[in-house]
Amino acid sequence: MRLTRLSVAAVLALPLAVTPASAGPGPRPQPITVAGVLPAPARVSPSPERFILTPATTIAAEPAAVPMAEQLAAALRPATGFRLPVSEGGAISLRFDNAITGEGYRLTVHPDRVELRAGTPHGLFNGVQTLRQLLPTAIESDTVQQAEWTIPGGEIEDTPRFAYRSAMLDLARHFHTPDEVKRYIDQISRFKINYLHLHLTDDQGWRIQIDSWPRLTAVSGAPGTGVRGLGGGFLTKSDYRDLVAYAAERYVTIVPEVDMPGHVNAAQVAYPELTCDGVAPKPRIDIRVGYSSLCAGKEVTYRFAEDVIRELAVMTPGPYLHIGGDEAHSTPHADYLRFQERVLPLVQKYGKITIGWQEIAAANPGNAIIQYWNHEAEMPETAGKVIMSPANRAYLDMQYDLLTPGGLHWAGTTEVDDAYSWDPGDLLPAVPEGRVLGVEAPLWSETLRDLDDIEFLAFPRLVAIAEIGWSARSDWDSFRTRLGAHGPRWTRQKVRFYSSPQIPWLRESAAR
Ligand code: IFG
Repeated sequence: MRLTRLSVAAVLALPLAVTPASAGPGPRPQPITVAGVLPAPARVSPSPERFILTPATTIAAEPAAVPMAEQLAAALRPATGFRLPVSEGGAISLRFDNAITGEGYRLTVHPDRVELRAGTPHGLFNGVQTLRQLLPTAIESDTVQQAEWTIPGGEIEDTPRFAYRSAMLDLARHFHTPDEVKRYIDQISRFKINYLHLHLTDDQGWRIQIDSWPRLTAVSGAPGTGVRGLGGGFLTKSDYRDLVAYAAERYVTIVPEVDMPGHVNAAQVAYPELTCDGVAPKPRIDIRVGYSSLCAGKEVTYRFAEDVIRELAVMTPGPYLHIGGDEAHSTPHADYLRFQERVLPLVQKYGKITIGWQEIAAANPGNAIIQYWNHEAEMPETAGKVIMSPANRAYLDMQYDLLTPGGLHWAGTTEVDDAYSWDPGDLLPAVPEGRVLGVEAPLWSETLRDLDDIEFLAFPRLVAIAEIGWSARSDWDSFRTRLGAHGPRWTRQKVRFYSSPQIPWLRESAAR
């Protein structure tokens, strides 16, 4: 068990919370109904009827819906052992309905048929994730199970509140392999998260191949780079393109981040000319921040920034490029403004929309999207859209409590209810709901080593952020009941989630 940087005082100060016996796990989860889906759908009307999948069941899909029908069949075949052919006719039907817009869908379950309708393939995908949750937990097995494959009756009409619902994974402090990232994409897409922000560069490591600056990965993506020297590695361009394609099949768009002008020690180790004095700094394996800065007065800085942005834009089909901008404590403010004035336009030059951490708001960022993160700092006035990821609510690297193995607690500890009980629409008085593009749950990797560590910190709190971003209203009691009932699914999928004492039955299903 990896001890965190826990001070003895902190342990002694721990409130000896003893859960009273009466606060047992609450009522045993009931079989799921259409009201049990995560995130909570916009409108549900349960019916006592149900549909039962049998070996004779077929799936009907119009031509443009066939790929999604095949995705659904592929998800259901392993546990049922049924052929589930996709053909012209079928009790389960996926069709388009142009009265439904964007990511919306309508799912209707009758005793003799299941109808999934959407306006776009993405809407069908969202409906399929909902349908998978309505089947018994055994559907998550990858081997044939004997079960009655029931789908509860009723109707769901669903559409998201916010357009941008994102997870962020920091590959710089600790490099996570493409396979680990794909597993994370599998899990986040089940909860209709539609963006994955990859933090690809920082002081400890550079994790994305840039042809015009090859030493960035050759030196700062080498084994032995990363926090504690344990997080070495990098994404080649083909690794990156493969991840982009994998994510796109699950309607997750990759948002790459190169962090500048701060958080650049790794780049300067590889290319000392990127410092003002031309002296290469030492590689860093600690977790301090704010000590590095590009040199705003040198032309090579802007050639570097443009080359990196250009190559990143070319390999990124998605609309967004994140250029960081946070914690530039070693960049004089005037230099910061000068840097951003020359670099912000480069993102548009290469056809992308800029996202930057909230500090860029002070640099006249135009239509750049501001990512709000630091609840301890002011948020400069801007006119642009805002992504809400307040560190004391949405940072998944915050410990659940002071005993959590891994994670940090500079923004405080965050239990599931802390991650759930806030509203992006009224978090910042100066940012009305109309300017909120959406939400993001960053997972910084200073204390992570592998997928287990990612899953333990991400689940279940990521589902809270997914619901905050998707559902029109939040209801803590309803959420934690639905979340508790989801526990056995994660157990079947071998997801190493944290069995929060706040969520009834989550602990029991982990034990099972
Ligand atoms: N803040 C830093 C991150 C990371 C984080 C860990 C931002 C935007 C603390 N910047 O969050 O690099 O170190 O919780």
